[in-house]
Amino acid sequence: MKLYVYDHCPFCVRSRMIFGLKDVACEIITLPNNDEETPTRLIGKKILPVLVTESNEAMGQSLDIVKYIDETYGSSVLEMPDNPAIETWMEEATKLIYPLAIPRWANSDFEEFQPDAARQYFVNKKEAVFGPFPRLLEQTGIMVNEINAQLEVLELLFAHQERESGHFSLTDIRLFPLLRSLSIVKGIHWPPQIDAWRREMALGSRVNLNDDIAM
Ligand SMILES: N[C@@H](CCC(=O)N[C@@H](CS)C(=O)NCC(=O)O)C(=O)O
Repeated sequence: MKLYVYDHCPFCVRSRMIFGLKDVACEIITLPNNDEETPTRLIGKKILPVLVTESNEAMGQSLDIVKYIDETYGSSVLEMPDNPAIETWMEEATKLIYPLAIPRWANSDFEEFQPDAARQYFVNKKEAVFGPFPRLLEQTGIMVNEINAQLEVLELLFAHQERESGHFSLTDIRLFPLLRSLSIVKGIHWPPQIDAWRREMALGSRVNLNDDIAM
């Protein structure tokens, strides 16, 4: 199997996670961000992740890929129910996490931003939606304070949740990529339970955090 991804992409992280959690072999291929031809040939539009299955079928949509791998290989690991409170938390947190992460991704060494035209493609596309990156970066202090406050709320939600090792929910599959996106931001105060969880998930899913390149 082949999974086409961008390293920064939280939807791609969702798909990458299930291969690690289930120990299913897959070749992970990072495409240049300006490669429109490959995804369009595979699924008819320029969007990743894309999985090419063992029967050579191309599949888009991160959660479809996650469910397909969970159901097709070995016994399911996604048998825990969604956590509605954490789902609601994510809706609000996303509004801070993306504007913080996107200009930092654009300055990172992620493979999808080579050559330089690929980086420029990303910058042009995202600035058209989020506004000029220098303006986003100016708001770092305010946004970091706000997300640090929201992480304290998430920590309380974590305290009310029962967890069993080796058992996961789709909420986990949505949450880890968001926290991983935030890990490229300097100055985040990770509350202890969230910090332990994101590190454990990084190991179990074999998707690295970005603390080492935080900026
Ligand atoms: N609903 C899709 C969303 C995937 C998505 O938005 N992917 C982004 C990257 S994070 C993408 O490929 N956008 C087109 C582009 O970057 O040019 C999924 O869950 O797979």
